[in-house]
Amino acid sequence: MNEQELNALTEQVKKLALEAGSFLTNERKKFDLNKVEQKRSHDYVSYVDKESEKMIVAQLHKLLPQAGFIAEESGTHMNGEPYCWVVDPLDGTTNFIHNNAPFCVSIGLRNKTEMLLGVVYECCRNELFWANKYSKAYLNGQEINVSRVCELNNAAIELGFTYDADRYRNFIVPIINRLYGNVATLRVLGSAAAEICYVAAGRFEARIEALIGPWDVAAASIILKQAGGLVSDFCGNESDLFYSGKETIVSNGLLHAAMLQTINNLKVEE
Ligand code: LIP
Repeated sequence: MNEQELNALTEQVKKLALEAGSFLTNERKKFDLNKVEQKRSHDYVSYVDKESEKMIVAQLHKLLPQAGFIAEESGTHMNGEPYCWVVDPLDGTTNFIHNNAPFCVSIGLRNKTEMLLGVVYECCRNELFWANKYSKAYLNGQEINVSRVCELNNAAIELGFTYDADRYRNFIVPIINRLYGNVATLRVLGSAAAEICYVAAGRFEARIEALIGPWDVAAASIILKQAGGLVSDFCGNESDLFYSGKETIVSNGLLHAAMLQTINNLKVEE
């Protein structure tokens, strides 16, 4: 796919993300908490996630029939296709069901070796983040770049709290103890896709989370990288295909080494 084709596809995906976001916003106005299901303890889903995903997947298949899918609610559907969509139809589900912000639509595309495009639409602030491999990163049409903060003591840090508390607790609590009082501020916002885009926009300097899905991080990861940031696992391994979400440290690049040092010798339980 050449630059012109990818730019044209990116425009189509931006429109789709806005349409899906409009569906989320409208459903939020009449949402019934009784319609919430639990996939596992404290991991919620509703018909909104599922219906949004069905609509997004159907439209993406029309845009690029030669692509497989990794989607949060319907799973992985790949059979050797040259491209793969990585979709979270509603990132920040728990925020959504409690009428909190942020919550967003996240759509990423990769080929067999690298991320090609990422679009994240955060509904509550009407913010459309996007980038592709040939472009800079943008928020509502304005170019965005990571911050130039290079001292951890001046950094705003986001933390994610994944559902699997039993495996995660002994990893994240020591990190809170190491960071709290030694950084400008700590925040837990509940949407990995939106929060990684906030690092891309220079609002935060870094974020740590583990045990989330590729759909939570794929689209935002290319937006962050095109904004000058870094995405890696907890050993500092980057990859153009990095979207697993199993171990995710993102930063403005300047503070990546300091963030890796913060998690030094801590492990998430298998
Ligand atoms: C959420 C992530 C968030 C994480 C939550 C959940 P979902 O995704 O964006 O970072 O802390 O546990 O995984 O489930 O709302 O799509």
